[in-house]
Amino acid sequence: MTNRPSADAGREPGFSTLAVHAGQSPDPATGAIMTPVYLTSTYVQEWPERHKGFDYARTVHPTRLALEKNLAALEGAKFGLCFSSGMAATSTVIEALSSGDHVVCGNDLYGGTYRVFTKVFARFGLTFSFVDAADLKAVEAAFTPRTKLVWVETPSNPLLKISDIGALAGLAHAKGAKLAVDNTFASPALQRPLRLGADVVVHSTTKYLGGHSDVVGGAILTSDEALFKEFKFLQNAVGAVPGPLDCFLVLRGTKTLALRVERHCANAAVVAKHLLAHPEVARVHYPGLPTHAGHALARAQMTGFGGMISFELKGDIERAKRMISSCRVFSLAESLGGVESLIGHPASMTHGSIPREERLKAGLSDGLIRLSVGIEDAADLTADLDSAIVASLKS
Ligand code: P1T
Repeated sequence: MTNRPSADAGREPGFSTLAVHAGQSPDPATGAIMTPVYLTSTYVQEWPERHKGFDYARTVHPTRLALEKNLAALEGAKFGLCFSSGMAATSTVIEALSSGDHVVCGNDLYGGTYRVFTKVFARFGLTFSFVDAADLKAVEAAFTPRTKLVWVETPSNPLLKISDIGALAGLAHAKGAKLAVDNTFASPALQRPLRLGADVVVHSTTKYLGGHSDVVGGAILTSDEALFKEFKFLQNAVGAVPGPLDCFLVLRGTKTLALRVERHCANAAVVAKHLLAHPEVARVHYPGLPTHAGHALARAQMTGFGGMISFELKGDIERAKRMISSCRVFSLAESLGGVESLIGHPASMTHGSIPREERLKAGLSDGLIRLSVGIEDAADLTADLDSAIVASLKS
């Protein structure tokens, strides 16, 4: 964990202890308790190839290394690699494939992930099938002899679908493929996919890990050494690395991850129940509700249901737009996982790059509203939604 002696060296530290300490030691030069933001692009060598383990900052960087170790510890991974965005981390996993390879993907994914798969990597001869990842038979039927990877989000963005990580891993492995899970919505505070059998975890650290909407970043975590070596090679070869200040901000974020996520979950449970009982609400998607199709599975593979909710109002899309523009505590914005509550319209915002027919086929309706429930007082959040719903009735 750190270089400091531990009272009981054999004991496995808990999640919150790892979050505060893993990957970090007091600065050897000064004893500074916080990992310094090393603003350097290169390091002085005594002799060619004789140095302190650091040669060039795209290849290796001390602030980034601390974050990589911290995130690896939180996901229970042997290896961690950080990137300049969640999309850069996602792209690196796909860059490890070759032309002709096939990927089976969940059909409810962040719009940017769908876009990079279908509009960028498809150009290089990779093929992607999008199926309901909660339906194991559909996933199995999508395999081809060229399938090398299964890619899912669980809970998924924005419909909060839950897929069975252990079963998907079993299926992928039986067919010689790997399973990658984008764990951005759950965060390792609620779900550790590697322990359930996944081979690779991807994060947009922009979200719960950073936690304060002040940084964009991404990460890959794995315990598979061969995969790690390939991703590490790509991190250096392609070069989509985060800057040192960004790494510092995410490191600061993870220290409070467990606390924040607890509050996100508690507030989201209140908001989801409130919406479910609201006469103007047609449908609520939240894995913590017993009415959710993936509730039992979420209970089994997660330790909490998270801070993300999506729902549909009665009435048309214009009413939905009036409602989301009338909130005062929820801000109308893309992104999620920060301390402040956000509200969004996936069809025109985060998932605008998915063709309408594809969206509708996957169940993402034109009027769907997405909430990232923050850590404010729950009563202020429900009151804000109520008054925005009232305001949306007046056209
Ligand atoms: O924005 P970036 O750090 O590049 O992360 C991309 C990404 C990857 N995976 C998931 C599940 C995501 O939700 C995202 C980014 N999502 C949003 C910006 C959003 O509002 O949904």
